[in-house]
Amino acid sequence: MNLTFIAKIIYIFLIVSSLSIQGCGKKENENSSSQTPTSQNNKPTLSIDPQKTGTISGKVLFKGQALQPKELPMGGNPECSTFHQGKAYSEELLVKDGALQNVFIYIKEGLEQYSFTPPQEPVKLNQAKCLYSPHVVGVQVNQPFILVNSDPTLHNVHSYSQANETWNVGMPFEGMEVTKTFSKSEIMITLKCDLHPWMIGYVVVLNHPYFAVTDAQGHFEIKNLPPGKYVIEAWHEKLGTQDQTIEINAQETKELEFSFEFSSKK
Ligand SMILES: [Cu+2]
Repeated sequence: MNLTFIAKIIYIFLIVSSLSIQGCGKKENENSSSQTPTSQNNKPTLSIDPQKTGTISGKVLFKGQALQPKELPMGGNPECSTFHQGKAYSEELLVKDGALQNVFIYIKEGLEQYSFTPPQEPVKLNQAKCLYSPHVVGVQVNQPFILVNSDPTLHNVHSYSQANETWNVGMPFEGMEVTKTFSKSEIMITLKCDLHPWMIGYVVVLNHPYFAVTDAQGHFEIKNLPPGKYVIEAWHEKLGTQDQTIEINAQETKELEFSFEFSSKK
């Protein structure tokens, strides 16, 4: 009788443990994926009709005196300077014909009623010629983020996160890859190499796919947006942030322009 009683207790304990573990798993998924039909507040999650989406297309301008790119201090590091025939320049302020490159544009507000499954396709951050490529990059929460070392020299990638776990990954071999993920949205995570102090890159983690980085002509495009009113932010590492509110209708393309000026205060 005693044995049966103990067996029952163990059985009940196992069932309760299993339920509580499943419960924890569900809670985590709700934060990061669209598998669940309701949002955290038990409000219905809106679905997106791909036939009724719009596009935001735009340009980021730089107003003011043209600035010369800073030369990077690679002199004491022949393992890096040999890639650049002696001179390499900072990517922190890239201006060409009045257009600003490497501005991160994203939907800051207006998508709260939607949830998105993270893509399985990874985002890659390459360490090439002792620079991060791309210099500014976006990734979704729980999307694979692959660090690649394309140089035949040691780099490390040190993440300076506030919301996510910080890490520091040594990458001693050419061709080495390490996959990371971010569990929370965060703007902006700085990445640095402790061996080469000029190696700085930026990662933005978002819980949606609506973001872009301006190209050399200052252009950006955000497609497949559900109709609605949005706050769009433009972020630049040295020039700060700017917000604009925009309303987009089904099958509409709206043009948007941001304009940054250089200020002596950083
Ligand atoms: Cu390095």
